[in-house]
Amino acid sequence: MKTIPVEVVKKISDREFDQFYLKPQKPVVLKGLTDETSAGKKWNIDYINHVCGDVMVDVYDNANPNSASAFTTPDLKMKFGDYVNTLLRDEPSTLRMFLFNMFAVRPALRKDFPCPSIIKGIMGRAGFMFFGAKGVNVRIHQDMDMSNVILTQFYGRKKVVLVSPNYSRLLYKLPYNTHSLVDLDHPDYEKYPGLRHVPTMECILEPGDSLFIPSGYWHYITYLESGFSVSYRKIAQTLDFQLLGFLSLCIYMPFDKMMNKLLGKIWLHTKEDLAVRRANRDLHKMRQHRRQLDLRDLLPH
Ligand SMILES: O=C(O)CCC(=O)C(=O)O
Repeated sequence: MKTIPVEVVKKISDREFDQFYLKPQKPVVLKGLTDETSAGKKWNIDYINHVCGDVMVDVYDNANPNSASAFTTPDLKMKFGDYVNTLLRDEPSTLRMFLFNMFAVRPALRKDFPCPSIIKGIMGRAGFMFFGAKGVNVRIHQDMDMSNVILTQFYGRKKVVLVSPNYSRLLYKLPYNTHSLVDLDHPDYEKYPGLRHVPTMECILEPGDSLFIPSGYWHYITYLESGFSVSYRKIAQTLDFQLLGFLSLCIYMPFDKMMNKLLGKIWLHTKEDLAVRRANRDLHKMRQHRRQLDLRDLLPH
């Protein structure tokens, strides 16, 4: 796997963002997007705790192998203030909160951090918060709706690894699902040889940084410190991704859930087999293509 850093940009106009990143679907870290907002000045963990402390929230436990999906039942329900205490304690924790719709519970927060103008659109009212303790991993996945995302970090630092959706098969994507079989921290090239050919992009988000994650990009996140961020979304640019987002949410995901219930492990193994076969097919095509290029080089010009 070859890794390159995600480009970092300091100040950018909406037009430049559109031209250089949104249209070409190129990830970028934007510095200072929150500078002119009230959130940039006053949001930290204590402030959010002060505003939302008594709200009951859904908490997911990474230690539960069936957890970590917005479509599973939460592992715990607790007051937000109690969850924050687990974050601030100097002990490892596997608890995370994701897709927390803070604006639904505290609409005044929206005024502090409205949807950034660079990705304003019909999804601009949907802002979600993500929280995690130091060491928490968010397993590699694509967002099911295939939308563009701006993920803004407010507290703590996190490492994000991105992979283009062009490499979904070589990443051993599970069919009917937006997860992959591979572990990027411990790549097993014997088991998953396709992974050698997958280029990754990497960045570390600090408070005040916003990461643009284009439609369908795979993301794998490690909380280097306890922290939180907010995401805003914009509908996918192409009809293909819009359709895929619709199918994933409305057809594939419910179908996958039903088959999991009906067949359990048999369904999981069927999907794993299919993921491996698809990756092998792509690997075979790549090797054939390379052989053709080598042969062409051998022939007299
Ligand atoms: O930062 C996180 O905890 C997860 C973010 C994420 O997966 C997303 O925005 O889709």
